[in-house]
Amino acid sequence: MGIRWKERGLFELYGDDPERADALLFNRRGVLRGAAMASMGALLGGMIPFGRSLPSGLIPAALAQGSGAGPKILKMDGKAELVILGDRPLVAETPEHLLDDSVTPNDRIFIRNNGNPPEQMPADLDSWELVIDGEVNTPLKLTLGELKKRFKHYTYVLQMECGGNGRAAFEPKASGNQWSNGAIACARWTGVRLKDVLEAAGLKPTAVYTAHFGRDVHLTGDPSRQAISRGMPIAKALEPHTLIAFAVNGGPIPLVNGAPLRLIVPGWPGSLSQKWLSRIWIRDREHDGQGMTGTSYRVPIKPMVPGDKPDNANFRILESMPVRSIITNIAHGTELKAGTRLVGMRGHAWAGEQTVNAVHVSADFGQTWTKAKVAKAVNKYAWQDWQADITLPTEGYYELWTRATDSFGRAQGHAPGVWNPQGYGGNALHRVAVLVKA
Ligand SMILES: Nc1nc2c(c(=O)[nH]1)N[C@H]1C(S)=C(S)[C@@H](COP(=O)(O)O)O[C@H]1N2
Ligand SMILES: [Mo]
Repeated sequence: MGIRWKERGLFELYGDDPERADALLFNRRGVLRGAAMASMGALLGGMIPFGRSLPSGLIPAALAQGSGAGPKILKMDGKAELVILGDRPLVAETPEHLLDDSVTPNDRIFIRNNGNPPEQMPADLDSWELVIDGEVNTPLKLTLGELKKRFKHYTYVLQMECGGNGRAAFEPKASGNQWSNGAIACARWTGVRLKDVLEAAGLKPTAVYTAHFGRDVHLTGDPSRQAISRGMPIAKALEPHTLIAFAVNGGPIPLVNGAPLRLIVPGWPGSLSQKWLSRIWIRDREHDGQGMTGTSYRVPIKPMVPGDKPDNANFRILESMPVRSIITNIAHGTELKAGTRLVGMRGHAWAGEQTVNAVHVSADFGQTWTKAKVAKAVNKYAWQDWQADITLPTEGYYELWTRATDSFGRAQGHAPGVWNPQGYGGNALHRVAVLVKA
């Protein structure tokens, strides 16, 4: 059973004016006032044993994420109950607690459409065509059947994460779908290596960048416009884990996730992983398609003032995704049985191109941290499972926090990272509110 947050009072205060709420609740030294602690406790449904450690300016997770109308839930054949963030185009995230499996099942792969999926699918999917052209010696036009026959198949467990994952944590609000942490999937993909196909086509010395095209339909219906068309430097295209995939978890790719053929470019923004793939154009310069220019999929080189007008010259293309960890076995807002003291926590952590060196968990607003056991990735670009036990001293309201550190020593912070207008690369700590019943 979930905690039933009361919906008035502090929720509204935090919703309308978080700064005023903070000023009322915290004293000048940033410590939660006694009376505020009691009323916040009443609101959260129990006392807050570590309330004195709650940093001012940090809205309790229960208040920040728990109020208001319930989310809209996806009802689609073959898909789990994902949370809908938008319906035209369809965008739906997988709540962290549905991502508990080490390998994400097909029904739990999130959905990020920029246009509408293709209306017509060939009766025989093996007749689907893929063109490789541009800066190659021998342009190729292959059916899916030919692709499968001609090239060796590889299977890897690969992260595919939207560049905007974590965007909801940016303040001021960044534009775009307000993802929490659920724009991530780590499924077992099967396909051929893009590298092998490019080698068969023969890259010319002038080949610099890829450009991806799919058969989905632009929201305007205009056939000359791409819903999205991104690309990558040739070096990334030649990595052994960059796949042209035709199967996932041993079966067909769900239609909304790009059947029958898509790219999987692990570790980099999901927008590179073109769905309904029909063409890869090899270019002699950086691609300038839909999603490649302005502040799209770009992040500031020097930090910018949050909310300011961006200076486009200060932006670079987002490549590797940042380090992130999630708690997957306890849903946000879980009510734990009276008497619960030892809590087993588990989840996953990943870091784009890097590996995860450590995961720490905290139940006292970050005063103390417990080191989790972190498993090795099953292959490069698979996420890493972690597990930790934590002790809660009494009943009451707690937040379970997780923080991962990558192989460069970079850890997740309270804030999502460098603010940017479209909110890319946000990787704030994952916080799960729980209540131990009295
Ligand atoms: N053809 C096409 N490919 C696409 C997209 C799209 O809208 N059209 N969205 C991209 C984005 S932004 C992401 S994050 C991933 C999401 O893949 P999924 O919907 O299978 O989770 O697909 C990428 N590939
Ligand atoms: Mo995305």
